[in-house]
Amino acid sequence: MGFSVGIVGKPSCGKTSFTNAACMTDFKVGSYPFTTIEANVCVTHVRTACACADFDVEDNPQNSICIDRVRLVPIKLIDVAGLVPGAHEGRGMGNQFLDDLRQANVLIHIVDASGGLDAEGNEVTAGSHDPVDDVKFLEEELVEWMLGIVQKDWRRITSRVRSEGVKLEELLLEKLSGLKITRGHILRAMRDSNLKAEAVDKWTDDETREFVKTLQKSAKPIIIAANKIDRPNAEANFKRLQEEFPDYLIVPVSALTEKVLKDLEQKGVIKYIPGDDDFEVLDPGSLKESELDQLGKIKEHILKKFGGSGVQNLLNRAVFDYLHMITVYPVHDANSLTDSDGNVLPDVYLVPQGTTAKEFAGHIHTDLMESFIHGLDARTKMRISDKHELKDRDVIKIVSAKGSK
Ligand SMILES: Nc1nc2c(ncn2[C@@H]2O[C@H](COP(=O)(O)OP(=O)(O)OP(=O)(O)O)[C@@H](O)[C@H]2O)c(=O)[nH]1
Ligand SMILES: [Mg+2]
Repeated sequence: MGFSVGIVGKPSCGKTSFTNAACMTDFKVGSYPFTTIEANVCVTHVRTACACADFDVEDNPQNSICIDRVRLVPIKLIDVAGLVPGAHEGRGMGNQFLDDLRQANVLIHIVDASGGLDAEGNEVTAGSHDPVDDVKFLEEELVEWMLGIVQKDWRRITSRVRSEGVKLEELLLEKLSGLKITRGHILRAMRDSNLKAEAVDKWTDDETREFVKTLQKSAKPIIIAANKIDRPNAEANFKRLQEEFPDYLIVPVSALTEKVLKDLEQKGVIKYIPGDDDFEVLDPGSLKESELDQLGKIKEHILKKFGGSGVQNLLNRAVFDYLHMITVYPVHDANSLTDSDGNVLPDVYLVPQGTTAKEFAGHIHTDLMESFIHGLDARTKMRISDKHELKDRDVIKIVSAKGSK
C-alpha cells in the first residue's frame, strides 16, 4: 500500500497506544521503556468526502470503505521502538528503528505533553520534563541518521562529481531512493539551502548538514501529537509547544481516550464516530454510576475542550491539510464509473497535489505509466494529456497501449 506514517518518539510517550487506538490493534503497551522492539505495522483510515456524492451514485468500494458518503482511505502506520538521545550512535535500540522508517511519507512525533517522562522514557514527577526538548532532540537524531547515509562514501561521491562530471543528484538519489526521497526532494533541498551541486567538494560540514536538514523537512516532515492531554500539566505544555514551534502542526491527543471510546463503541455501549467531539450512550442502564461519571468527564474535559480525542483529526489533518494529498479514483469505464467487474468507484488513491495524469498511472502500476496514451475525465468526458494536473476527487480512466484502467 502506498501511504505510510511513521510513529516516533521517546520510550513510553504513547506510540503503541496511539497506533492501537487508530488501528484497533492489540500491540503491547507498557509503562516501562522499550515495550516495543520490533516495529508494529497496521492499517487505519483517513476520512474525506467521497466522489460518490458528486455523481449521486451508490458505490462498491474495494480498496477502501464508504460510509454515508464519507470515503475511508487506508494508510499504513509503522509504530517503532522508542528513540533515545544518541540513537544514531547506537544508544537504546540504535538505528534499527530508523531503518524501519525508510518507507514512511511522514512522521508523527508522539510527545508526552504531560512532561512526566525523562529523555529516556523513565517516569519522573509529572510536569518536571520539558517536552520542547523532546521535539528538538528528535529532529536532531533524524538529521544525524540521514546525514550518516548521505555522507557514506562522501569522498568518492565528491570526486566522481568533480572528475567524471556525474550529477550529484543522481548519486544521492541512488543512496536515498529507498527512503522514499525523490529527485524533486533533492533538487529542492539544494536550491533552498543555496548550494551548488557542481561545487559539492567545497561544501563545508555545516552546509552539508543544512542541506540534509532541508531535505528532512520536505521528505520526512514531522507532525506533533501532544499526547496524554488528559493528564495534568499537558494543556499548558501543549500551548508552550505551539508558541515554541509556530510552523509545526501540533494537535492535542489522548490516545487513551480514543481507545476507551472505540472499545465501548465496539461493545455496542456507545455510538461514537472517531474524530467526533461527542458520543451517545446507547444503554445507560448497562453502566455503573461511576462509569457514567467517567464518560461524562471524558466528554467535558477532553472531547468538548479539545474538539475530539485528536487521533483521527491528527491523521486527517496531517494527510490533507498539511501534506496536501488529494484523492483520485481510477475507473475502467468513465460512463458507468466502474472497474472491469462492474464495481462503482472501486478504488481510491492518495497522491500529492500537483500529480499529473501520467504520474497517477504510475501510482497504479509502472506498466500503465510506461504505456500511457491519454486519460479521460469521467466528469467532463474530456481527454486529458499526460501533463494534466489532477484535482481532488477526480475520477479518471487511463488509456494505455496495454489496455486501460
Ligand atoms: N494518561 C494517558 N496515558 C497514556 C496515553 N497514551 C499512552 N499512555 C500510557 O503511557 C504508557 C506508555 O504507552 P505505550 O503506548 O506503550 O508507549 P510507547 O511509546 O509505545 O513505548 P515504547 O514502546 O516503550 O517506546 C502506558 O502506560 C500507556 O497507558 C494517553 O493518551 N493518556
Ligand atoms: Mg511501543
